[in-house]
Amino acid sequence: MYTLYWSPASANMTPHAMLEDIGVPYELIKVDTSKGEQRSPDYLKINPHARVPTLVYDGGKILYETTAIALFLAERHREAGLAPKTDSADRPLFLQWMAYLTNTLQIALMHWWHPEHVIDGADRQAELKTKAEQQAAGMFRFLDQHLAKSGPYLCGQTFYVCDYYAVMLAQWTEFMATPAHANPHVNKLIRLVMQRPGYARMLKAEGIEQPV
Ligand SMILES: N[C@@H](CCC(=O)N[C@@H](CS)C(=O)NCC(=O)O)C(=O)O
Repeated sequence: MYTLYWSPASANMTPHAMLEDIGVPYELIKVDTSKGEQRSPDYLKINPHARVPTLVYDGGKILYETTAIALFLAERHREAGLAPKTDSADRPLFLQWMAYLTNTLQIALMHWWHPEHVIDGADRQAELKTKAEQQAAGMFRFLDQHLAKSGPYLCGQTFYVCDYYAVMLAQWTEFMATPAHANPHVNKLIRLVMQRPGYARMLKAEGIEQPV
């Protein structure tokens, strides 16, 4: 039994869709970040960084960081085929994309959504948002070029959880001047991922009525 602490349309989208795909029993506990619930004393005991998602497994063990949760679930439930096996030719590229998405693209998006985490002052925050938006748009253009050559999935012909991660990050660009889905090959990846029943069930459960 797993417990996933989540907030609508947040980084939990990836592990949430994975739990649907895997088909194991799990419960969801909502921590609404728009209401600041991630800073409640009870949640801070579970995740001292005041972020979602957090996964609780094996009767009380705690894991946070989306990539760690995603790799943990994929490796624990290999039969779901959400990650290439360690000796697969796709494995190095898969690891590259997981790291790139979480360490590089997600950071640019977080700077756009939460400039106040990085810098004080409305003017400087606005400058940071502008820069972050340019960076994120450039990174999605780069992913688009990669997908044009080597898609339709990030690792080629096979879907892995890095594709959930990329589509989740694309969702976060919906209010930007150049949303990720404006890139044709990223758009194709989004459409492919949307067809996956687990992803669709996650969107419904999180109340995301207008996915990108
Ligand atoms: N590196 C963390 C970042 C998680 C993160 O920043 N989550 C956001 C929601 S997408 C959050 O909890 N924000 C709350 C806040 O900024 O106070 C991960 O990937 O799990």
